[in-house]
Amino acid sequence: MNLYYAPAACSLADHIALIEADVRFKLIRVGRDKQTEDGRDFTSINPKGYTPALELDDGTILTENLTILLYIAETTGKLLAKNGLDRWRAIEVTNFLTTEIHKNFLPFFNPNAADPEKDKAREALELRFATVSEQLGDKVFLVGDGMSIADAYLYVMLMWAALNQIGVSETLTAYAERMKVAPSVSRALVEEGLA
Ligand SMILES: N[C@@H](CCC(=O)N[C@@H](CS)C(=O)NCC(=O)O)C(=O)O
Repeated sequence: MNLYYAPAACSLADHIALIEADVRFKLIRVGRDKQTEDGRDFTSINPKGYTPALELDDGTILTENLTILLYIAETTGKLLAKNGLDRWRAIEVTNFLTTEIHKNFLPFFNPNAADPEKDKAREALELRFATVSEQLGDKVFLVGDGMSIADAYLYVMLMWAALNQIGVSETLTAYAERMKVAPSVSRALVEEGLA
């Protein structure tokens, strides 16, 4: 299995999940020029042109972060409750992270975005992170007793928040510090050259 990734991009969530679920995989870095580190045109692998993309052993390509995270969880039986409300809460919050939080970071990655656009996005992000913080409360993980796909994604969003001076609660800051030293997260950070 190959994970096409860019360092510190949202693909870091899949990277963490693959390690946490004990999957054997190879990392293939994709540059800003859409060339893979082994010299291929990434758009011929994922015509959408963005990471993450997961290449299964039979060559099938899966895209979209939520889908890849669910695929890892379903095929390994890890990182997602098999039934009950925790399963739906984990999917619910992961979808919230991708549609309501991830997307609001776009102005911070756009060198042409004007300050008012960034201010609006910052306000939206701070509101949404507050919602997630309430959901976390005094728990160790977002949903249930162990790390789920939602935690892998939330860690990356909090890393972006810190890099872009987005205000988050002390609860979320402490959570990010704990996650950072989890074995799967610290290994992923080292493998992406971020440690
Ligand atoms: N809808 C996609 C969005 C993925 C995405 O935003 N990827 C970013 C990195 S976090 C990317 O590769 N951007 C480069 C580009 O779009 O050219 C998903 O949920 O997986």
